[in-house]
Amino acid sequence: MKKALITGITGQDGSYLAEFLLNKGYTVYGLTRRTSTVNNERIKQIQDKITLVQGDLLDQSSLSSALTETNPDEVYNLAAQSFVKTSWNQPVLTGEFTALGVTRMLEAIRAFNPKIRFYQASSSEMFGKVTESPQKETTRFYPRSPYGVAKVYGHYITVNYRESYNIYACSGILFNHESPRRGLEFVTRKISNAVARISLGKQDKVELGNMDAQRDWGFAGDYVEAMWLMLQQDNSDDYVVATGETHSVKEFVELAFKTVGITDWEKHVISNKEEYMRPAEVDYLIGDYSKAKKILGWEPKTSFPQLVEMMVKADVALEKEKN
Ligand code: NAP
Ligand code: G4F
Repeated sequence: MKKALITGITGQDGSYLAEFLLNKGYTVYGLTRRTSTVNNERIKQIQDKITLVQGDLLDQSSLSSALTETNPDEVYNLAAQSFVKTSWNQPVLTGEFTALGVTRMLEAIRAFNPKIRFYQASSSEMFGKVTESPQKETTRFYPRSPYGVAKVYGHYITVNYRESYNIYACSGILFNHESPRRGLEFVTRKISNAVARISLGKQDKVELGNMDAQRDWGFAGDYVEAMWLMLQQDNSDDYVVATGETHSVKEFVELAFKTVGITDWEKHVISNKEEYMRPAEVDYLIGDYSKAKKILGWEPKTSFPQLVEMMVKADVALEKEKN
């Protein structure tokens, strides 16, 4: 039975990955940082099947202790300050978590057991102001946010530890992936939540920023399988994980309102709100996942309309429960 340690287990991807690995028969450990109130909402359904260990990507010795305590075969480094907009308010902290945190974990692995297989959560945000479309593993990085810059560091330090120390280290360059467990500050969940509330008469309008931005949106539940597959190969490598389709924020909004039967959606939406605009925007992302398909045999299963419908329906159910 294999053992896996997941950093960021309380986040969207961590919760789906933990479920996926439990189904594969893994013993699952999750690294969680100390919080004043318990923050295990996304993993409450599996809490008796996993073991949580305390640690923080800012604290080297806590990472070493987590490895000693759990002795994992695989480490999935999903923890990060993951909200792009916040990275302009907290650029240094974002660099500490999202960039240097990767080196801290790799150093802990190198010292404890360099045979541990390592997955790094890299991001399509690294392509930023894209230099070619669709974006693939060889596309030049041009990050547009402190978060994107930090992820480029995390990506290259992963490649470097593979090349320097022969550690089996993979970087998954994942395009945006969403789910009903997505944080409320990200645009998809903000929309699905607002649409649900508007349909139930609890809210009248939603304020958004740039509705022309285009993203390659997939379902998080599909993407965690690709993470696992990367660690099951003969050789470690880097892979783009995407759907190969791109859609605008506006399209997401239209489809979300359509799900609840609202066609005159414009009267419920205020766009270009200054507080949701970014100092530098990523206008267009679309991924080419042909390498993952060829080598890992991975393909996305959930379509864009299915994703939007899943998120809106989950939020309608959640909002009804609150009544
Ligand atoms: P998320 O929901 O924001 O989860 C982030 C996780 O990191 C949370 O569990 C958080 O813990 C933890 N964390 C943050 N700082 C930490 C620290 N200093 N020490 C220990 N844990 C810390 O993010 P996600 O959407 O699941 O994304 C997972 C990873 O994939 C992230 O690295 C993200 O940057 C990357 N990524 C995401 C996407 C996407 O579209 N979702 C695309 C590409 C890459 P708390 O619960 O305590 O806050
Ligand atoms: O949902 P978002 O905040 O996601 P973003 O910036 O693409 O980042 C996500 O995907 C990355 C992968 O490329 C991850 F690495 C990262 O961790 C995160 O998961 O914004 C998407 C787009 C942006 O162009 C933003 O300007 O939506 C636009 N947008 C328009 N109105 C808005 C809003 N974004 C947010 N969060 N809130 C709005 O009101």
